[in-house]
Amino acid sequence: YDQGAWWRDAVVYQIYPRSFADANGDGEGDLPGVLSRLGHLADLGVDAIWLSPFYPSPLADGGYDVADHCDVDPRYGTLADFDALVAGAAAKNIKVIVDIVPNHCSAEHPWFRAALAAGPGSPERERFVFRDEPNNWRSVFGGPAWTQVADGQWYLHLFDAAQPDWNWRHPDVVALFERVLRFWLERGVAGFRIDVANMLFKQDGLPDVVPGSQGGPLTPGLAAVPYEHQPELLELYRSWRKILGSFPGDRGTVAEMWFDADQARPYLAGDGLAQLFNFRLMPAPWSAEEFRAVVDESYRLARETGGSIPWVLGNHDVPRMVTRYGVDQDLVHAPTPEVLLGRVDVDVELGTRRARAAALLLLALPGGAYVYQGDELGLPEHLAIPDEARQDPMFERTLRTFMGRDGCRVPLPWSGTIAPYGFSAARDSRHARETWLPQPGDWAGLTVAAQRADPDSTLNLYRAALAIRREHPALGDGDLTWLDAPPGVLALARDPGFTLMVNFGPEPVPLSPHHEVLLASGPLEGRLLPPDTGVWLS
Ligand code: TEU
Repeated sequence: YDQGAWWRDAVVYQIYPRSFADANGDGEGDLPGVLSRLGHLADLGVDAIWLSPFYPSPLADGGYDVADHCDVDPRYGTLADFDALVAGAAAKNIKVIVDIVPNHCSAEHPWFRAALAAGPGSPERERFVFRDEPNNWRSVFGGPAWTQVADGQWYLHLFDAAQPDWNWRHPDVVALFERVLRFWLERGVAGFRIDVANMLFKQDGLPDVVPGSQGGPLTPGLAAVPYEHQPELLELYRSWRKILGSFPGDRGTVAEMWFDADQARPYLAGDGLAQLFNFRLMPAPWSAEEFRAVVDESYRLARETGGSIPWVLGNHDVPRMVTRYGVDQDLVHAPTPEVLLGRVDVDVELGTRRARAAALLLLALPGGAYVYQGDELGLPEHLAIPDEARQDPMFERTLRTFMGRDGCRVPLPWSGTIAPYGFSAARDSRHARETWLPQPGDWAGLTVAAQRADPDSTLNLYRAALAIRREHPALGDGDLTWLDAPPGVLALARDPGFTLMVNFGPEPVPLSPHHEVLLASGPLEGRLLPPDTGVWLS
C-alpha cells in the first residue's frame, strides 16, 4: 500500500506544545510559540511536525483529556493561530500532523457532563460505559478502572478518572470522530497520530480480566486483556482511511500502540491504518544483540506486510534516551523501585555519547522516524523535579511509587544561561511567569543557541544527519543488509553505497576498509571506531 506516500520515509518531529516555546509569557508553551520557532525546525531539516494535544482541556493528563475536539485551548492560542501555524509550516515545506484521542475524553466534555446529569438508564449514558457494578479492570495509570458517581453507577476509565472511556458501539461516538477528522483535514493537516489506537472497543459483556493476562505485546501462553485489539477496530480504521482518502494529498495515520508481530500484522497488511509506531527499540538496553533482534523482527514484519512502522527512540511518555543509556543497563530490563523513582546514578556523558550513536542508527534504518522535541539537543531526563511540582497523574495514581512522566516534558532551553533559557519570550521577561515545570539549573550548555555555535553539538549532529538523509539515495525507505562485524558491533549496508556501524562494545574496532566517513557521532581514533560511537560511511 501507498508506496511513495510522503510519510513512508518521513522524519517527523514531535512537539509537546506546553513545553516547546511560550510566546505570551505565561510559563506554558503555545501555538504562536511554535510558529515563532519554525526556523529551528526548518534548519534542523524535518519533514513534518506532530503536535501533541492543544485542544481545550482541564489538563488532567496534559491535554490527553479533551473537552472539545474542534478548538484550541485558550492557553495555547486560537484556531486562527493554528491556521497561521499550518500556513507558516507549509511555507517552510513542513507538514503538520495532529493528535486524535478517541479512546476517552475529558470528564468536562459536554457529553460526559450531560451523561452525569441525565442519570442511570438515559441515552446520554450510553455514549460512555456506565454499569451498576464494576468489573476487575485496572487503569493503565494504576488503581481501578472504574469510578462511582453520586447516583451509585460506575463509569469505565482505562486511564485517569478524569478521562471517561467512550462507548465505540454507539453511533454518536462514531459520527463525532468522523466530524473531528474532517474538521482538521479541512484545516490542512497532513495526518493524525491516533492515541491508544488499540483499546477503543471493549469485548462484549466486559468480562473480568483473567489473572495473568497481559496488555501490550504478548508473551506466548498468556491471555490478552479484553480491551485490546478487538476485531471492530480494523473496520473503524478502514472507514477513517476512506475519509482521509477523500482529501487531496497522502494524508496519513500513525497509530500509538505497543504491539508484537502477531498483533500488528492485521493492521499493517490491511487498508486501515497507514502506520504503527515502532516502540520496540525504546525498552532495549544498550546492546548490539538486543538492538539487532528488534531491528530484524521489525524489518521482517514490514517486508512481509508491506506496512510502515516508523522508528521511535523517545516521546513524552518515556524517560529521555540520554538517561536511559546513562544508567546501569541491567536495570533497563528489570526496573527496580529506585529506577522507577529516578533515584539512580546517571552517567550523562556516557548516556549522551550513546544517544548520539543511537540517533545515527535511527536515521539510517529503512522507513520513517520520529524525533521527540529536545532529543535533538541531547536533553537528559529531569529527575530532580520536587514532588509538589509534578503534574503527571501517574505519580499519584501509582501512589508515588513511580516518578511519572514529567521529567521528559520539561520546557525546552532556547538561549541564555539561566531558566527559563529563552523559553518564555515575554515582552518584559521580568513579568514572565515561572515555567509550568521547573527546568534544571545546568542546561546553559544545552540551549539551541549554545549548540548552534558548537560544530560538535548534538543539534549539529542531527542537522548533518538529516541533510545527508535528504540527499543520499540509500536512505529512507528501502532494504537493509547486515554485514559481518565483531561481537558488540552492528554493521549494516543500504544500497547504493551506504554503511552504518555502531560500536556498543567496550573496545575500539576497525572501520570497514575502503569507505569514506560521512558522519560520526563522536571523535574517531584514526580508522578506529571508539566504544559507544556510530558512524555513517559511503
Ligand atoms: O499513551 C498510552 C499509554 O498507555 C502509554 O504510553 C502510557 O502512557 C505509558 O505506558 C505509561 O508509562 C497515550 C499518550 O501518549 C499518553 O501521554 C496519555 O497519557 C495516554 O495515551 C492517555 O491518553
